[in-house]
Order: sequence, then C-alpha cells, then structure tokens
Amino acid sequence: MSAPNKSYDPVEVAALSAEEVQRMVDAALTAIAGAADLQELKAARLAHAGDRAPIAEANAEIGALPPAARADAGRRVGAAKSAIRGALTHRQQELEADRDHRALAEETVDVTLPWDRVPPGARHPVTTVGERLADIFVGMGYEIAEGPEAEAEWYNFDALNFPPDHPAREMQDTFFVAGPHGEPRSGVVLRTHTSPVQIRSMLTRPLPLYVVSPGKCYRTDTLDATHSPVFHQIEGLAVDEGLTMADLRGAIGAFVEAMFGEGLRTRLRPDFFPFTEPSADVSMECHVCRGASTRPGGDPCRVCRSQGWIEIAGAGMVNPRVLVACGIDPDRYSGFAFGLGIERSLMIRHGVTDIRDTVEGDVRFSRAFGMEA
Ligand code: FA5
Repeated sequence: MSAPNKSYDPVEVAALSAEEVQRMVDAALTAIAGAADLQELKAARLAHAGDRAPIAEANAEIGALPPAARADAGRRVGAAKSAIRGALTHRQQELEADRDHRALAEETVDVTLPWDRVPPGARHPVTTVGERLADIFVGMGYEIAEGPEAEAEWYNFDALNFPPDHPAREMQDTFFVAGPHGEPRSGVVLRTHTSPVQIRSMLTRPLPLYVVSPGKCYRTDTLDATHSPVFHQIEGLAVDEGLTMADLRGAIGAFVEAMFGEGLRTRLRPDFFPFTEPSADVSMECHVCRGASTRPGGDPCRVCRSQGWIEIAGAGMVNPRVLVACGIDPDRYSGFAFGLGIERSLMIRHGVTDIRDTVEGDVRFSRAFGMEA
C-alpha cells in the first residue's frame, strides 16, 4: 500500500484512475460472463472480487490519495465493486438455473417404465390346497402336527403294526436311507406316508387328541400321470373316549363338503391297512356329475370316469395294537384316522388330469391358480 499522500500525485495511484478501474471492471465482467459453470464462476469471484483482486487492492489505495481526491476515487471504486458484485450475482443465478434444469432433465424418472421386471412368483397350488385342507380341520378344532421326512423305520412301519416280514411293508415301495458304512439300511427311511405322525402325536400329546398333519412323502413309484415319487398327504387322527366309525364318517363328510361342495355324499368300503381296524377306502360322490353319468341317458363324466364316485382317502379306526404301542389304554380310548393325497385332491378339485403338471415347476401352471399370498 502507498504511504499517505499529502500532495496529489496521480502517477503514484494509477490503480485508481478512471481508466484503470474501468479496465478492472471490464476484465471482471468478461471473466464472469465467460464462466461456463459454478466452479469457474467461483474462480472468477476469487480473482475479481476476492481480497487480493485488483479492485480490492485499488480500494486499499484510496487512503493514499490526497483527501480532496478520495471521495471521487471512493465513488469510482464503489461503483466498480458493485458492478462486479451485480454481474456475479446475475451469473450465479443463471448458472444455478442451468444446473437445476440439467439435473431435472438428466434425472427424469420415466413413470411409464415397469418398476419391477422380475415377475413375482406364485405359491404352488399343492401348498395352497394343502393349507386349505388343513384349515378345514383346524376349523373343526384339530391341531397341526408335524414329523420328519427322513423317518425312523420304527415310526413309519413297526409302530404302525407292519410286522418285519409282513408283505405289507413292501406294499409301499420304500426309499431306505443307507447306513454310514454303506449298509443298505440304516433304520431310517424317507417316510412313505404321513401316518408316522400319528405315532409321534400319540406319544407326545395329551389325550384327547385331534391332529392333522400335511406333509411330503416318498415312494419309489415311477413318475406317470397319476403317480409321483414325491407327493403330499394330509393325515388326520382323533383319539378320545367313545369315538366310533360314525365320528370318522362325520369328519370326512364335513371335510368333503367344505372342500368340494355342499351335500356331497361319502362312501366307505372295506379295505386293509395294518394300523387301522376296521379299515376303509373313502370315496365321495363325484362333485361334477353328482352321479348323473351313471344313470341311463346321462352324459359321460371325465372326472369320475362315469363311476359316480371318486376315491379320496384311506381311513379306519386306529388299531388297538397301535394304541397299545403308544401307551394308550384301548379299553378306555378309541381313535380314527384318515390319510389323503394332496395332489389327488388338487387334481379332483381343479380338473388337473396329469400329476406331472404339479411337479414340473412350470410357473404358468401355478399362476393359473392365482397369486395367493
Ligand atoms: C396310505 O398311505 C395310508 N397311510 C392312508 C391312511 C391313513 C389309511 C390313515 C388309514 C388311516 P395309500 O397308500 O392308499 O394310504 O395312500 C393314500 C393316498 O396317497 C392315495 O390315495 C393317493 O392319493 C396318495 N398317493 C399314494 N401314492 C402316491 C404317489 N406315488 N403319487 C401321488 N399320490 C400318491
């Protein structure tokens, strides 16, 4: 900074001349107008309006002028500073508007695009039908029971009164789990039915007992239109004082009505299962033709093959030997049990003609049943 000036000497304070100040303003305005973005404007602000800018330095020189010239120079510098400030503010606003406009254009969201290109899956109808079957029994007061799919042979066969050498044990062709040293049998099988859950329930739950158990079963059956090596059953078991075949029939009737329609009749015919005595094969009146296909002049029915009846379950009164194996007094308690195939129920209810549709995993099959959560 120059020393205080007593006698006016315009050469020493050339920075404050009108031309020089105008030159500073021109330089500043050119730089400001030429700033292409906010970053460049920031640099221009520093260079032309910062503490070290020529105009700031000129401002500092005002004190060096003789008093008579100070007011004039002060006005000149003040006007220059305000012109530069004004240009900066104006350009700042322009560049900010530009930036916002660009951001809006670049970040535009096309709301017409699908938000999720991965279609949601559908729950498998075997799952939803299994749950619907279980719900019907839960509505009648039954509890859900579960058991393992890799099951001890004892639960799957012995406790259910299949003697070791009884042909019934081979009746259901079984996947035996090999032992740790390659022995063909380890005492564990992939359960061939859900009936072992009967045993587990009777051994662990207090009486009276009302349980349903949906789950996966395995048999060495070849995959064809009506058989699958992996399929699902739902088991029902009731153990109480004074239960009879009439109670079994009532439970099955209520279930058939809830699942297939009001007023459908059920039919029990003698059958054999080692764990029930007597045993029955349960059929229901065909829910499509209601028996009309069997009457003279009736149209043929694809669903029941014009038989008028559809087999739906195996059932019976729990064999007293099974009650004894589970520590239950057969003189005081009696029980009934039933087991039905879930795929079979699904096929009957929805007119599916080939069980392979239920195992092949084609989502178009599942989707046709709707998107149940
Ligand atoms: C049994 O498995 C008995 N545990 C049912 C039972 C329970 C009887 C309680 C008495 C008391 P069955 O072998 O008939 O029974 O099989 C029952 C149902 O499972 C069949 O009606 C059929 O719907 C289904 N099922 C059996 N094997 C297959 C298979 N390979 N593929 C699809 N479904 C099958």
